[in-house]
Amino acid sequence: MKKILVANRGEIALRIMRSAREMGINTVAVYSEADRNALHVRYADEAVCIGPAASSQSYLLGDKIIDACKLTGAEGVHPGYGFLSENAAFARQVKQAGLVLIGPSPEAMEIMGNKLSAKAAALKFNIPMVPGTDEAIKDIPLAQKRAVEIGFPILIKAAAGGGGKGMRIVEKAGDFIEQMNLAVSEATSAFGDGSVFIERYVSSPRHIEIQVIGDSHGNIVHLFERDCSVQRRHQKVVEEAPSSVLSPELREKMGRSAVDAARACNYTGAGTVEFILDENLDFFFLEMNTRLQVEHPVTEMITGIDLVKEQIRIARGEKLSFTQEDIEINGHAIEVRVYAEDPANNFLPDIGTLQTYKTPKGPGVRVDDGFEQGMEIPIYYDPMIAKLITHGKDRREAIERMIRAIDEYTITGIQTTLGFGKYVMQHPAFVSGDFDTHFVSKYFTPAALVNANEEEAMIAAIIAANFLKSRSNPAAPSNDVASSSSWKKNRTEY
Ligand code: MV4
Repeated sequence: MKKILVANRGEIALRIMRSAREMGINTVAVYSEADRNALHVRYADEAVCIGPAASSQSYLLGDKIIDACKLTGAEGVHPGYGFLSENAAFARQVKQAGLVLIGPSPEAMEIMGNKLSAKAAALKFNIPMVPGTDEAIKDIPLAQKRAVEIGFPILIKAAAGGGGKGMRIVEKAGDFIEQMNLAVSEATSAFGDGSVFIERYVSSPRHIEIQVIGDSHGNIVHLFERDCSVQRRHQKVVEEAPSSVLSPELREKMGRSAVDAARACNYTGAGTVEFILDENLDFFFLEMNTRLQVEHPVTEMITGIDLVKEQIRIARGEKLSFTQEDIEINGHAIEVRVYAEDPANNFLPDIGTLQTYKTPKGPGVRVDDGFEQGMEIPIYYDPMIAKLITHGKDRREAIERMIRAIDEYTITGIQTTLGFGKYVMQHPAFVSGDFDTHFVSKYFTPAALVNANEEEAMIAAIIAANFLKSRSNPAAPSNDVASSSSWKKNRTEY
């Protein structure tokens, strides 16, 4: 493969092109009319406009992407995440056009694209499942009996759903039939498939996902876990690796289950197996994501493996260049997603121009972004503007670096979630590692952010007063609030 086309935009398109370039592979960008001046277009060796701004008229059009491959002579397509990345029909279309998809087979996408077929495949390998039904519910009163056996609360899930879409909690037997009818009609209108099933509701889980990678020669390994428990309405906010709750034994057990899940669909390429972990540290398979994930950098930072390069090598038919025993965890990595959203205003998406845009630098800091100062954030796509990733020798250093990096990151012109990220990093529950998927709803209110800002202003005032005092009286003891904190913009200049 000498030339690949990246069927995506923003930070992930750049991320993929960088690895391709290091491998001596030429890159082709595709772009919508809204992305004419985007960085991924400028970075690529060639670029092809594929339509108007709306993704339904550009980034989601498989035909246009295949035409762009033919036009430029690209031999492979990397779909990134979102858009066409988990679309089995597109994967098949790519193959039929004589091109190579840098990703799994259409068959693996199909099996894992439906939660019931994914569970059926995983069941053959004795992967732990939440107690529930393993087929679509046809007889609601019968399902109600099963729900009583399982015990309430139970969760209704749409087989075609994903990432939390189409889920309903049922608290008691009396609500079951009504909730089932609602779930079925919701699933029918949202996914064109009314298949639903039930599971025991695990009320306060950790979200642990395992990175796996497999080649076309039957080798599959795992690259440890990511803990993505800090989420807001199924949108991940902070991810880290390793998880602070896994013992080496549990890590190995979950890793083996993840490899088995991948084996269950003859998986090739990079994929992620999602689990929930309950209070007793029992884990259960949820689903498998058949793409490179947004949060893949934390795995790269702790393993030293470039996942995109590995994906490309696998797509070229090469064997994995490492075995399970070769892979080790080195230190700790955290990712904070920077969204163009206002945390003080219910995370309302914010649009506008990046009047100031200065990224943090220095030891252990990585920024994966797709914007420059002066650029406008388009309204048509995902509001994520960057991923800020830090790596340290341990979790504490990764957190300290994250706080320092957030303080260095300067963005004006739009509201972002950076301050919210700092709030998480400083929260005792996060610092101690004692949190679950309810972290945000449990601990975050816009007032918390305002308080943090007020506290910053207060400390700045104390320092300023001290500074003036010490200048007028050099012998006066200085209050060391400043040295014990990393507050932004309260520096003392001499
Ligand atoms: C669950 C669950 C509790 N019990 N299944 C949410 C995303 C989708 N992948 C599955 N999800 C869940 N499935 C059972 N049986 C709780 C969630 C869940 C969740 C999972 C991971 C991360 C964040 C979450 C937030 C709410 C609910």
